[in-house]
This record gives sequence, C-alpha cells and structure tokens, in this order.
Amino acid sequence: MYNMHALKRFNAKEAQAMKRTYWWTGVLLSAFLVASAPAQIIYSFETTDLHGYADDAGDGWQVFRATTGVTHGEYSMGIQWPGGFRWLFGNGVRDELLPYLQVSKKLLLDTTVPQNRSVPWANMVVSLNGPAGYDWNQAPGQVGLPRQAGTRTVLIDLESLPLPNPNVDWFQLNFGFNAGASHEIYLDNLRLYRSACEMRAFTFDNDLQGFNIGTNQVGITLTWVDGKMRAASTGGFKWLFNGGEDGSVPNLAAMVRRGDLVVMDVTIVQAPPAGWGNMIMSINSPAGWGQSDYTAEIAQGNNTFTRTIALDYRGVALPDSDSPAYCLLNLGINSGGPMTIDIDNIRIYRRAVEGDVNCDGCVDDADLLIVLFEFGSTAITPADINSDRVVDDADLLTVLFNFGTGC
Ligand SMILES: [Ca+2]
Ligand SMILES: [Ca+2]
Ligand SMILES: [Ca+2]
Repeated sequence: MYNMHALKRFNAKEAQAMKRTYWWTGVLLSAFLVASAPAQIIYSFETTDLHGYADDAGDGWQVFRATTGVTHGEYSMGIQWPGGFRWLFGNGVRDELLPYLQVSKKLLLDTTVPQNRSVPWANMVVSLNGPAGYDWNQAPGQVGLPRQAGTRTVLIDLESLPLPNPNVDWFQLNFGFNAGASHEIYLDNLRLYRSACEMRAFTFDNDLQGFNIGTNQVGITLTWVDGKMRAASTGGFKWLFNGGEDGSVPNLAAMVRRGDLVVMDVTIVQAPPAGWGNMIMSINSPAGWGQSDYTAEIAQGNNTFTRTIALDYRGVALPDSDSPAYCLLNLGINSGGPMTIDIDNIRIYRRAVEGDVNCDGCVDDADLLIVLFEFGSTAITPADINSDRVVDDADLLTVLFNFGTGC
C-alpha cells in the first residue's frame, strides 16, 4: 500500500522501527481503532475528574462524564443547565494546559446538542487564570454555541491573552456558559487549531472578490479598504452576497467539500452601541441554499478588537462536484445598532483525514517521513497522531494503514 521507493531513503534506525511495526500490528490494532483524527488534543474528557470542571457545578447545573457527543475516545463532558450564565473552572494543572497554549492560542472544541433541544441563543466566554501577577485574563467577545441538535466545532481564539511565566504553580482554562433557555451541551476533543489545515479562499488583496450587498438591501455599505473587506451597517440583519453565478473563487466548491469550517479574521472597527453583533453564513450552489444553524459571535460590549472566528457548516447542502455551475459563500451579519467590521482572510479548515500529518488532505510519503523523522519525540507535534505524547509505532501504523486516503 505504501511506496517502497520512499522507504529506501530511511536510515537503519528508522528501518528497524518499521520492522517493529509489523510485530506490533495485532497488539496495537485495538488501540488504533479508537485513535483520533490528527490533532494535538488538550482535553478529551475521558477521566471522571473532567479536568476539574465537574467540581464547580451546582445551582441546577450538572456537569458529568457522558457517552453522548463523543468525538474522541469513549467519553465526553456533558453540561445541563436551566439557562443563564455560570463559570466552570478548570483544574489548574499547569502541565496539562500551558505547553499546549505555547504551541497555539487558537483552539477547537467539538460541541454537541442532543435531539429535542433547542434554545434561542447560546454562547460562552473563556478565560485563563493563574496566580497573583498573572490573574484573570478573559478573552474579548464570546463564542457562539450550537442551539439545535447536532455536532459543531467551535473556534476559541485566545491570541489576545498573555501566557503566564512557565513556572507558575497553577494555570486554568475556564468556560463561562450562557444560554437563553434550559440547555444541554456535550464537549469533546479540545485541541489545537492548526494553520496547516487552512485552505485560502478570499484574501481581499486587490478587491472584494465578488462580494456585494445585493440590490434590495439598505443601511449597509461594502468597501475594499487596505486589503480587507469593510462592512458598515446601520444595524439589524444584512447579507453580504458573494458574486454572480459564475462564482469568484474557482476552487471554492472543491474546498468546501473537503472542509468543515469557514474561518476568517474579523476586526470590530466600530462597536455596536447595543453591545452585540454576530454572523451566520450560507453556501449557495446548484445543490441549494444551505445556511448555518447557529451564529458566530463577532462583537461584544464597546470593545474594538480583532480575532479569528469560525462557522461550522456541517449540515449545509454542499455542491455534489468540485466544479459545479456556481458555488458562492454568503455572510449574514447582525447587530444591535450601527456596526463597522473589517473581514479578511476567509479560509476553509480542512476536515481531518486519519493519518494526514501535514494536513494537505492526502496520506502519503510526506506524512510517513514526518513521523519517521520525529520518531521518539515527546513534543506536542502533529506527528503524534494519537495524542499520547510520544511519536512511536502506533502513529506510524496509523499512517501506513491509511496510506493513500484522500490522495
Ligand atoms: Ca473524549
Ligand atoms: Ca498529508
Ligand atoms: Ca503517539
């Protein structure tokens, strides 16, 4: 299945490692079957202590280990609450968290709402906390959470927050959950965001790349400003349409068919006085108009800031080929009063392919080489496919067993 020509380039030690894999194939197969998508996982919520989050529940809130919404391993963390807001505090174990944030301060988290649940809105805020001198550091803005049944991956951008001195005694990641009614959400697979998985779609280097406000909308202007797309709205809900029926990014259909998330950088230039602004998106192709069923929060309070947001479009009808007659990406922005935002660098985050270490969508020699060159490493690296903090035979097997996938 794998390419023998590539194997000839390995040195003796690596070849020895290769041989061992065959010995261990049977032993490791069962572990391999529950192996994760390629990711560097911070919390998988497998242990009963749930990294501290369960200890702080109460007042009608329940936090518990669950088997619903599992996207990695065998368990998730369930949260049921009567609506309203509450902080859930992490366990403060520095070494379970800080080394990961030193690699990336953008995180992804799988969030699942079970059947028969529906709320008008749900979101969360996130903070980092440590000893005196570092203290409480809360990310500006909120993260939109799913409101209806389904699994959606949310992006948590902590880039604006400092990290503590590496020698602190404790370090905490806290989630503040909020909903407009009684809600139930399951969390799993808190992991590092990887820029290697991005496919560039709209960079606004020279123009608006087909975006316009349509003919019937009032109260919004769209301009190209210094390499970004600026939308100035008088408030309420407005669509930013993408192009004519020929489509403005030829590879957009191919990209959205291989991804899960639309990701973009949003700068709040003028904050809405009512304190909130959010966004939905749609993909429009011959397969239909498919619209996201939850919102990305983009503005909060009177703050102006820049951060990366994402919308998960699983559940949206996608074009059934890589070259349909047209494929358009539309953004719906909503705000309580006048709001001006700059949007830049819209990209599609590639769906994980098992064994695809470099996240180019194909499991091939390049992935095998990365694992072999990092063999034995205990660093936080994509070569550690099963996230057990060592690059070893198990990771190598995952590449070999999936060789050719996606290519
Ligand atoms: Ca898990
Ligand atoms: Ca690859
Ligand atoms: Ca490993």
